[in-house]
Amino acid sequence: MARKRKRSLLEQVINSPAEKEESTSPKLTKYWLQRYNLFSRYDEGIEMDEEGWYSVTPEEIAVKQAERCRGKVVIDCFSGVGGNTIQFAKVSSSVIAIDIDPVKVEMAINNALVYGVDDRVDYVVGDFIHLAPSLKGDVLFLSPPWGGPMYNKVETYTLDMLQPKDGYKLFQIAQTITPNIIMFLPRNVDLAQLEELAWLSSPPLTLEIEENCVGGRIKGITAYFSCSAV
Ligand code: MGP
Ligand code: SAH
Repeated sequence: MARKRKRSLLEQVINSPAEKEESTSPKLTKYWLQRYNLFSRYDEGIEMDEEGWYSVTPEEIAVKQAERCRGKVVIDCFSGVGGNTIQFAKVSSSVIAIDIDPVKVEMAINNALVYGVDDRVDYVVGDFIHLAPSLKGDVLFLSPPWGGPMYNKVETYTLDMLQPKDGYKLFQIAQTITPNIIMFLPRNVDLAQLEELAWLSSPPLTLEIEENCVGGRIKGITAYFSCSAV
């Protein structure tokens, strides 16, 4: 099958490492330098936009998160350019990928095509908050906006800082669909608040916290909530 090969936004302004240093903001250069950690098949036509660069889950982490969803119906509620969606598509029974931004969904479809899993995903352009009452699935994956790359400027990241709704509200909405909820959160997130989410649920949920590293550096925290094992 002929594969679409477009140059990504950043590639269009980067022709050589020297030009890259001059023509891109340092914050995006940092992510571009990690491009093969984000997508091992980056050179095969992966597409990104600015938010995609700083938000995509590194592939090694997405593989681990997906392994917990083997054989399940997964709803990727904030799917972005598809870092998680691709890995869910490889191992789950089916994936519903939702993003409010149609450009992200276009990129996610392209990126799933690069990985040969595009036919295993149902894409929806829409607002997760509004779509929630109509969604059905075994596992809900939440990797919402953290408020941009400045999320780590506070010592402790509290759940009210999550977008588009605070973490308590997002969790409450998620629970109306399934108790099997996975959240990908900042490395400085308040762990006591996550425990609170689990204990305040009725019935209380079990919670497993995973610190996610790439190359020895912590990139984020994954919280696995479940009634029984996910
Ligand atoms: P980072 O801290 O901006 O980068 O994001 P890095 O390379 O760890 O910077 P360093 O200089 O501190 O070492 C780390 C990871 O967090 C990214 O690769 C994304 O997977 C994830 N991430 C970052 N942001 C801002 C978001 C976000 O808004 N939403 C989601 N879902 N993930 C994010
Ligand atoms: N896990 C993704 C990154 C998600 S970044 C990956 O690995 O690629 C968070 C995404 O949430 C952004 O793409 C943003 O467009 C989307 N988003 C923000 N508000 C939303 C909403 N109300 N409903 C659905 N998606 C939303």
